[in-house]
Amino acid sequence: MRTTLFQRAAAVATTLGLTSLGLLGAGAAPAQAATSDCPKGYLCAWANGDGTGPMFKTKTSMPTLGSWDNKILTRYNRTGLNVCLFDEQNYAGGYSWDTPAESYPINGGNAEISSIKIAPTLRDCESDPYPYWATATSPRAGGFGDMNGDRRADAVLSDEAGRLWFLSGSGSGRLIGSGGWKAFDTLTRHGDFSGDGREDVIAREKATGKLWLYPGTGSGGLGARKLIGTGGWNSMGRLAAFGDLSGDGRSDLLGVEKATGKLWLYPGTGSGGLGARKLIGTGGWNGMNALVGAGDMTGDGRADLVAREKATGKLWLYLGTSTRTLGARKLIGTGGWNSMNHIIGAGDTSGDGRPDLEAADGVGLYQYQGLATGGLRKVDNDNRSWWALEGATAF
Ligand SMILES: [Ca+2]
Ligand SMILES: [Ca+2]
Ligand SMILES: [Ca+2]
Ligand SMILES: [Ca+2]
Repeated sequence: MRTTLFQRAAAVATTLGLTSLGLLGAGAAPAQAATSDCPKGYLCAWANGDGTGPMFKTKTSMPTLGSWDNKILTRYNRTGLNVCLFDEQNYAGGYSWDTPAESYPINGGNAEISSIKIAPTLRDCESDPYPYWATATSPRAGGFGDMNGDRRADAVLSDEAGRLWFLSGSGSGRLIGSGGWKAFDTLTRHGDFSGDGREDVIAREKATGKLWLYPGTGSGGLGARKLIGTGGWNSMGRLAAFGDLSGDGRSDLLGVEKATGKLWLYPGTGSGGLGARKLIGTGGWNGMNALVGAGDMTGDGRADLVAREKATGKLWLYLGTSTRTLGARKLIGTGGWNSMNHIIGAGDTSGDGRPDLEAADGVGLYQYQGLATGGLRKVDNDNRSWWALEGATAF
């Protein structure tokens, strides 16, 4: 009767909405009593529909439930995490879930729960927390998008629970940040800011407006962070680490000023800092709802910028010029790009030496191969593992 999260990925919002209908009314006295008995940090459960009588509780996942097997009807999730309730032992069969946000007891359905998994994200209940990311080996060691130097383009994912994953291009992932990454409302990488030839990550701290540099270690991990912007960066909308536009061989950062829609270039200084900014776009950039430093997509040796137009869903390529500005734009996506919740410019993922784009729509990841003309060709690699990543950032 119950299904897996993947099968229901498209209907997550609807399902959660229905779940909330199961909350007990404010006047349900027995449930109120149960509430007071359930300690914070635990999942509590009862064998009847009103939350009275003997109480089961656990703070860890349980592959079997002993005498509580097929008994649980009412649950109260005080773990602060997702709780997945499986029909069979050892986390098998269909399941339903209670989210961390539910601050009331839940009941409903039949007594068919035989194992319980407590997990940071719903993906953890049935799958790897990170999605599948496999890239071809590029003929040259360009460095752009490759954090561990194996010539395969990498991706980094900040998940819904604030963990950071390094996706090496082999299909597997590695934890490189155990938590706290939700404190950043912008994460971007590309190019080397610290001056050691290894690609770095730049992060904006939401609460403070500070800008941090996390230097790449060269093996996919990140070293000790360095403050490169003491504050005020919340006045900027989108930020994109870009590659080298200023022409000094050092990576630069682009930012859109919220109040004016101007596009600014912040030149990397080679020691991890940022120099005096330079205006490269006089206005209108607030109309773009994604900026992606995609590398040199036109093959002229200059980094180019990809931007998605909010009003039309079009994708534009802004060409880096010899005068160290962005020149004429070229339409590379005629529409529909607003359905993509991740657009990743990770360098050459197809293995022909030219940078590509990858984009995910909530289930599938699609490769858009960069062509010699600067355009794109969509390739469906049938990778449907990008579900339940709505709260995540891939870059
Ligand atoms: Ca790599
Ligand atoms: Ca570096
Ligand atoms: Ca170019
Ligand atoms: Ca390519």
